[in-house]
Amino acid sequence: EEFKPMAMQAQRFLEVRNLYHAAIKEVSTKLEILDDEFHVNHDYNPIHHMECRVKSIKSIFDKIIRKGYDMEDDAFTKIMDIAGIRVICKYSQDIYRVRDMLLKQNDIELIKEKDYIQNPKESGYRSLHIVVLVPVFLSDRVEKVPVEVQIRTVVMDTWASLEHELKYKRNGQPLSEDAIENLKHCAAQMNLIDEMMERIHNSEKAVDEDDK
Ligand code: 0O2
Repeated sequence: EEFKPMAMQAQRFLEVRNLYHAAIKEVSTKLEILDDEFHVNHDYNPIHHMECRVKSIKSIFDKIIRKGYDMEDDAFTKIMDIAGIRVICKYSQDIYRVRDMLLKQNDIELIKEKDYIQNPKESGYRSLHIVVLVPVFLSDRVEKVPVEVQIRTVVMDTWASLEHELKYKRNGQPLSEDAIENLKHCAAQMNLIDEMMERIHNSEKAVDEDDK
């Protein structure tokens, strides 16, 4: 008897986690379908690859504490990136292409957007973040679930993952002033490379087998 509330909580936890997994499946399938269609029509894949994750319980609690949300006050529902998809594109023009194609779908609702490409973060971080609501059809109801989609180029992703690893390894200690400055410098250089690679891509037309 005394375990009943705990068992119910565990069941509720599994149900909620299942919802986030389902939402990730739906949005990632939509993105794969769009990428495949783009390849059929233009012989080109805007998406390089994707990474999906459901935020761990520990990271969710860390974030609730960091943001100062009240636990009593359904803090979970304020965390918009429990379901997360990272879409890594080749060029920055692909980022906005993917964004527009996804948001055009009428079962997808945009609830938040942060363009850290037009307005990079102080750290030098660049990426486009959107949060969408997607309907998940269950046996007895439909739930609208938030999914955060981070869209960035391969170069932006390289910077973000290396910088994240450097910070993570410091066990909560901030990076040195020098490292912060150098990372900003790297981000600026990488942005120039991104722009140059995109210009090269746009100027060099693909050559068909028949045209050779
Ligand atoms: P993890 O481990 O990546 O999941 P908000 O909900 O918008 O009020 P939030 O979510 O803190 O507040 O806003 P933000 O900054 O728009 O998005 C946070 C996420 O963006 C981070 O997730 C990182 O994935 C990424 N990010 C933001 N800034 C940086 C940065 O300077 N460097 C790197 N490497 N990544 C960054 P989490 O939740 O921190 O963690």
